[in-house]
Amino acid sequence: MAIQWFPGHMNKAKKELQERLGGIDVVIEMLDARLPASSANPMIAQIAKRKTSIKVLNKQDLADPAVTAIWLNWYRSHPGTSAIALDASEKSPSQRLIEACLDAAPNRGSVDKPLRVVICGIPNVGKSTLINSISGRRIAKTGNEPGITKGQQRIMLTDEIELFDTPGMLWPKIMVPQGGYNLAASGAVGRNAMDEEEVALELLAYLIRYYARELDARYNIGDIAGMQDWQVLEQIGRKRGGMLPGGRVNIQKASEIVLADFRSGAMGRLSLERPDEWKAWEKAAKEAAVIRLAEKEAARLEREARVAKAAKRR
Ligand SMILES: Nc1nc2c(ncn2[C@@H]2O[C@H](COP(=O)(O)OP(=O)(O)OP(=O)(O)O)[C@@H](O)[C@H]2O)c(=O)[nH]1
Ligand SMILES: [Mg+2]
Repeated sequence: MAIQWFPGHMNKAKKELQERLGGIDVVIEMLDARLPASSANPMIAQIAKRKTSIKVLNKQDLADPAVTAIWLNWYRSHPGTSAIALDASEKSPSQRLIEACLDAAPNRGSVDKPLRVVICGIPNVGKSTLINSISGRRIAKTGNEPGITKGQQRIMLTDEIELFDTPGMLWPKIMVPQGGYNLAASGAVGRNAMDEEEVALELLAYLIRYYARELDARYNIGDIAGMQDWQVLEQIGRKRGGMLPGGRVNIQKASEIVLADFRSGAMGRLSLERPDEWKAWEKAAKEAAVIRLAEKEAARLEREARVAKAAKRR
């Protein structure tokens, strides 16, 4: 089943962002460094397309550094796009970020022309944490679950820089299935909107391919090569998740362990996508959408023909 999560407060947040953008100089779009493409909100891209934007690949402390470097090069190879990688442990992210904002809007940033910046992105990616870190105060509420910030919040950073925190937003239809699973694995999706076992299996299938060593180091599985995702999940359950009566593995518990370990970085620094891979997933999703549309149209024509035939007979 595809992942979709667009609760009411996000629709409201979308409208508020649209209204706010008129007076904004720079949009900081916060992406998850482990899944930069999956975490890029096409709805934000659409409503902010005429604005100068800076991509911040956050939580880089959890992502595979070599893959983050590939993504940064990839973004920077697109004209007019600036991208930096960050994480909450960085002592003074403000300096780097403010420099990037001032570079992006060189005619702003004075008392009579303050620089107005909005930070937006998916839920739970670390927007409010960054705002607190930049301001040196705990102004914005943060928390380890999606949907903490519910409304926009304005923070005067200095007399010259005004910053807006916004609620995390997903979008009404996630077209690329792998993107939905990656968002869910990262912790951006509400618990009620996903099946943990399904998300854990998708995550394991990817990790088996790229990070077998890390999986083995964490769960002591042995030779993972040739093992299926469900076999690895069962092994993890056997070793860590407890057993159900009758000797069965508690798969739900095993799935929760895998997701919690991924989110906290307990398996090491892992990334869930590479640029070329993302392109292929996106292409396949577009093709699937075209096929679905053609099937729908064929069914409609068939229905019409049947109705016409029945009418003729009468
Ligand atoms: N490892 C790691 N964790 C981070 C980082 N930044 C934030 N977090 C954690 O991620 C969780 C979410 O942080 P928030 O700042 O509340 O995220 P948000 O984007 O404001 O979330 P919403 O308000 O729900 O949209 C918290 O548990 C933070 O401690 C980071 O760079 N690295
Ligand atoms: Mg927040």
